[in-house]
Amino acid sequence: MTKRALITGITGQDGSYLAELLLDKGYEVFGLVRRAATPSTERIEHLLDRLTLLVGEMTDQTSLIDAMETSQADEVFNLAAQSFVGDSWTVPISTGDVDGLGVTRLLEAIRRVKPSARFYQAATSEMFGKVHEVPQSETTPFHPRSPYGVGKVYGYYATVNYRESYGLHASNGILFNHESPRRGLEFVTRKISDHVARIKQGKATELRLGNLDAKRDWGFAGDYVEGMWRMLQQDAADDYVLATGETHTVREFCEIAFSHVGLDWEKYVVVDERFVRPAEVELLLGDPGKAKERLGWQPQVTFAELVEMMVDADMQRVSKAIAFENATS
Ligand code: NAP
Ligand code: G4F
Repeated sequence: MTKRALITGITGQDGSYLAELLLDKGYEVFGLVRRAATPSTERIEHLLDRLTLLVGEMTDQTSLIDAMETSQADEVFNLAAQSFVGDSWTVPISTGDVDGLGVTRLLEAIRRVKPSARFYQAATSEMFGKVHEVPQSETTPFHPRSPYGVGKVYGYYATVNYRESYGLHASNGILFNHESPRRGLEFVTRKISDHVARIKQGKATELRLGNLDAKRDWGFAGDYVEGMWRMLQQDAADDYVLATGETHTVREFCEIAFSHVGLDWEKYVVVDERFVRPAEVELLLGDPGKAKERLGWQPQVTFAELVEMMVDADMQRVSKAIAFENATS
């Protein structure tokens, strides 16, 4: 029997990699997409003829019930979220509605339509926030530092609660930062790789950043979607940290990214208070021991490989755009 999967947030970075993985494994894949004046399907353009897209919203209970009824999904991956921490102070209420209550809405849809479906919740290392221990594992207490982190803690406990209340096969993946050439331009890694490429090719002169001392445990998104899938293949649902077990500063990311194209980062990076957050998560470092032992999961791409992969992809993209500009001017 062909397995059926429903991915919310299929148009995002992780949604696109997960859709590829599930299609390769022979799944029939359904994706929840928001109605928009301009479609946001760029990351899944190459998959569109193999996917079924369903219009829906994490704030609209009816659409989630419909998505479950239409897809009859065996596995549901909830990746939809207002995922940019920086903006969560600007839109704290809708962030809580989508990232927190939205999880309950989807769990309710599953419980009512197909309680045998397995559920993955995209939880996050942002829940650890002002960290109580280093490294952070599945047993580290939460102390979120943003409306985003607060909303995700709600979603985490909603998932645990539906597992304990109704016996749903519902798991949280507590994922540390994972990046790729498909990362949104607002996140620091992609902001850096994009600026490096534009500075190198004469299209920008500086890169304005906030806190250069922030430390993150950065991995490659393609590795992390494999971990999500493995969680739902276990007999019993549970919660798992996915991380590399290494941490690096934003400054180190800049150093490697600029030096990869032969530039000195200190000549171009300008600290700008506008990008400093009201409350910062200073240090994230994950302990992926449980995922390694129980899921056999470990990341394949190193930090330096990740930075270079992102810079190379942006160098190519910017150079194509310049060639197009020249050909059409
Ligand atoms: P992303 O690129 O920002 O993608 C977010 C997705 O959610 C997009 O498809 C977006 O649709 C959709 N979405 C947003 N609001 C929605 C709503 N109200 N209703 C329906 N869909 C909505 O995020 P990502 O990096 O792929 O991350 C995937 C998930 O993992 C998110 O839940 C994020 O919070 C979580 N997470 C990410 C990381 C990381 O480092 N990447 C780490 C831990 C956890 P549009 O295209 O229409 O905007
Ligand atoms: O790239 P960021 O915006 O990612 P952040 O806040 O760590 O959140 C990401 O990872 C989480 C997992 O831990 C996810 F749950 C979440 O959805 C998202 O994917 O910022 C990383 C760090 C921060 O400390 C920030 O203050 O970089 C620092 N930073 C310094 N200058 C900057 C900038 N971040 C951004 N976005 N832009 C800057 O100019």
